[in-house]
Amino acid sequence: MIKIALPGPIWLASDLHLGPATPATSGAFLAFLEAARQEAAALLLPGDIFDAWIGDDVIRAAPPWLATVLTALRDTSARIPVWLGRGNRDFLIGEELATAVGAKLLPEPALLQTDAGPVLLTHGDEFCTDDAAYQQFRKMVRNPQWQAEFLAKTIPERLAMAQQARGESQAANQTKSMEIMDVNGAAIEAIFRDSGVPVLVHGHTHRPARHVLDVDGKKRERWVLPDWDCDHVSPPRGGWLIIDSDGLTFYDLETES
Ligand code: LP5
Ligand code: MN
Repeated sequence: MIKIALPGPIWLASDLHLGPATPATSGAFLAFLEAARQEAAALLLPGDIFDAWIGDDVIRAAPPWLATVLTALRDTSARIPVWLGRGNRDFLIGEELATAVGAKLLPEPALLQTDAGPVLLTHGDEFCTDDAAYQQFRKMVRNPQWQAEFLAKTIPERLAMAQQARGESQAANQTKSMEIMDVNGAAIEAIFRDSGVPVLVHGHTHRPARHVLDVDGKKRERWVLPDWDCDHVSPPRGGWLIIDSDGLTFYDLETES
């Protein structure tokens, strides 16, 4: 497992799902980045920052909403280390994007050496093992050959496929139980057992919480990052986690703005 030494306050946020239809969420993210630049020692964004990422080549002719986000990420990485992770919407982010914004790509999972001790970080979709349809999708789209074939298509072709996939996913989610779309308990126990790391942070499920578990008689903590939506819900939804010498602390967009 790849270790990343991260002394000082670390800020983490995921599941912003930024796109052309999220101006308010993008605005909240820009304000978050400004605060992180002032107060954090490092910023980690473990997946689903974008609503549907069809390949890094989109940055070569970035639409205005994306150009603004890329500039803000570059301004941030000029001040503090920025790490980008891959989610189930943006598993195609790669080195071209990372280099363009001065960021590094997070290993999956990442073992963080923090002022609060070791912390395991990952997007979290890999733990939704009861969702066979999703795991089948994940296996397909994480396959390097599939990715190469997809990225060889034109941007309009990829956009059309992404739109169809988004529609199918939203329709499928209407029929699935909430339990199926959450993490599987055994999968969580397994990562604690295999890694020996006492604290796990992930996103994806949009069920922000701190869970305290007993795994083989040892206390383990699972922290779930909130998703952001300032465009379609009221009050706006969003938040982040800060890891520092005081431990782990959630911050909510609503109370902090
Ligand atoms: O994403 P969300 O929140 O709706 O639900 C997720 C799981 N769904 C996904 C699928 C993505 O939303 C698809 C969009 C990715 C865009 C970028 C990639 C580029 C295009 C790729 C083209 C194939 O992650 C959902 C989980 C849920 O989280 C909770 O965990 O349940 O999983 C599913 O719904 C799986 C279903 O089987 C749906 C699979 C949709 C894609 C089917 C292939 C369509 C290809 C079109 C080809 C012309
Ligand atoms: Mn996700």
